Amino acid sequence: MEIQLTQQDGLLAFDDASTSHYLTWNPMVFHAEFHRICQQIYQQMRPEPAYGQSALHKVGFDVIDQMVPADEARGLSDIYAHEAIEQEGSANTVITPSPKLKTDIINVINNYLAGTEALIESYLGCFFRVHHVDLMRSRPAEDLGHSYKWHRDFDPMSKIHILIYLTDCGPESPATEFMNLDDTRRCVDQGYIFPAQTKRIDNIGSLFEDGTAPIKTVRPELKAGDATIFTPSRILHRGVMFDEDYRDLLVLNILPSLNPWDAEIDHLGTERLFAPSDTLFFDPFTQFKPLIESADGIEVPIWAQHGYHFPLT
Ligand SMILES: O=C(O)CCC(=O)C(=O)O
Ligand SMILES: [Fe+2]
Repeated sequence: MEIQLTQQDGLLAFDDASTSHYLTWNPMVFHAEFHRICQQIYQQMRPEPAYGQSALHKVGFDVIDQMVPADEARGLSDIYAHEAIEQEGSANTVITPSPKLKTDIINVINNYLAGTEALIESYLGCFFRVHHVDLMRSRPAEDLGHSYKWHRDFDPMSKIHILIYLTDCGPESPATEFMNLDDTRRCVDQGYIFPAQTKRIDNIGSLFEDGTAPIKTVRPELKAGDATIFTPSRILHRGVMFDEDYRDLLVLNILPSLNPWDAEIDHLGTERLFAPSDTLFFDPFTQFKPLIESADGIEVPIWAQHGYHFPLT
C-alpha cells in the first residue's frame, strides 16, 4: 500500500489508513520501517549530511562535555532533593516533577538540545523527537535492580538515550558503564542476548573461556552538566553504584521523527514529555504516538539481536 503523508497542524503526518497495517507486525520491525521512512523524508529535505562519523556511530556511545552549564545542572539537582520521595528499598527514585520543575526541564531542552542536533540527525539519518523524559535520583539500596547489571534496553534499535548528569560522577560516585558495539556483539555470540532480568550478570568475563575475549568497558568520569549519549538497545551498559552518595539524572528518550524536534514541541506541547511511557509498545505513525498493547515473548529478529538498525539484505 502506498504511504500517504499530509500536513497536520504544521507537522508532516501519516494518513492513518496507510499505516495501520504496520501495527500488526513485530514492533522491532515496524519501528525499523518507521525509521527507514523518516530517513527517506529527511534525505529530500537535507541532502547534505550534517556531520561525519561520530563515536556514536562507531562504538555506540559518547560523552557531551557541559551539555548544560554546571551551575544550572546543580540547580536542578537541588530541586530534585525537594521533590524526590524516597522509595523504600529502591535504588532509583523516579521524580514526579512539580509544574516549576517541568518548566525548568523544558528550558533545558529548548536551550541546550540544539547543540547536539547535528550529531543525532547524522547518526539516525533523519529528524528526531524527544519521546519522553525520565527524572531520577539513584542511591544505594539493598537490591539495586536490573539496570545495574549488564543489559540492553528492549526497545527499538533506533533509540537514543541522553543522560544528563546533574551531580558529579567521580571515581566513587554512582555512574554508568558502557561496552562498545563490537564487544557487545561478542557477548551476543556467547548467547548473551536480551537475557531475562533475573539472568542478567555483573561479571561480563564469566561469559568467556579464560582470556579469549578481553572486554574493555568504559565508565566516564563526569562533572554536573556533562552528558552521555548512547544507543541503549544496541550496546551493553549498566548503572554502577557506590556505598555513599547519590546521583541525579535527567534522561532524554530520543527516537526518529518525520519532523524536527523543536517544531514538534511547538505544535504538540510539552505535557506529553512527562507522561509515563514505553518506547517499544507505541504507535510511531500516529501524531500523538499512542501506546499500544504490550506483549511478552516478542521475538527479537536476528539483525536486532546483533544491534543492526534494519533487517539485513
Ligand atoms: O546509569 C544508569 O543507571 C544506567 C542507565 C540505563 O540503563 C539506561 O539509561 O538505559
Ligand atoms: Fe538501560
